[in-house]
Amino acid sequence: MKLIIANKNYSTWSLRPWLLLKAHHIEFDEINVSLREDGLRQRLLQYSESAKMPVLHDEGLVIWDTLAICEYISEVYLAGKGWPIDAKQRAIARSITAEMHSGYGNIRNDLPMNIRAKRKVDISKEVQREIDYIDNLWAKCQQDGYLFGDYGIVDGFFTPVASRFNTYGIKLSSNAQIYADKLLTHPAMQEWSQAARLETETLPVDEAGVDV
Ligand SMILES: N[C@@H](CCC(=O)N[C@@H](CS)C(=O)NCC(=O)O)C(=O)O
Repeated sequence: MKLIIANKNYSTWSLRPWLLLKAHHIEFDEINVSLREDGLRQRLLQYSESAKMPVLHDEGLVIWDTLAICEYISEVYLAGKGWPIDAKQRAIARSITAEMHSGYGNIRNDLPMNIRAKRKVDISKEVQREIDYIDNLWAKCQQDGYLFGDYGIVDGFFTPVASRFNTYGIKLSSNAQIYADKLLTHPAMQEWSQAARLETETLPVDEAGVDV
């Protein structure tokens, strides 16, 4: 199985399926493609017609969307354990994950993931509204585990958000901060972050704010 991913310092999409695989100790080969590479589109077209990352290749199958990749890993490699076992909890976890997949446009625009940086940005009221919404969700995290107990797809989807909050020094309620810290100190995220800090390329479009 091969996962094609972009720059670790910046690529929130790449991070999510990578975390799910690593957190569950599933073997895979990683192919790294820089978003600054010359001929990027041609290179990406070798992996999928979407010319986007992440892409998962598994026994001739090509999956080119983050959520679809995570669903596939959960179904084929984790016997469904990427989601909570209880159907009602699963429906909530899926709502939260889908919302992350398609929403939070203000956070996405104003607080790009930039793992190695510590920055200050002006927080608009639209961004603050999204932060407050997420804070409320995170504060419900179970004490002895992740959002729904075991580490699952939803937690991988929220990890880039926790990283953004860390970079831009976003203040959270104490319970939400406990969950954010759990995500950032998970061994899989630690491994990703260490690799991200060793990268030297800069993507100007994702460099927001001023150093603190
Ligand atoms: N909705 C897609 C988004 C993927 C995406 O936008 N990936 C970016 C990297 S983070 C990319 O491959 N960009 C390359 C390009 O647009 O040329 C997913 O969920 O996988």
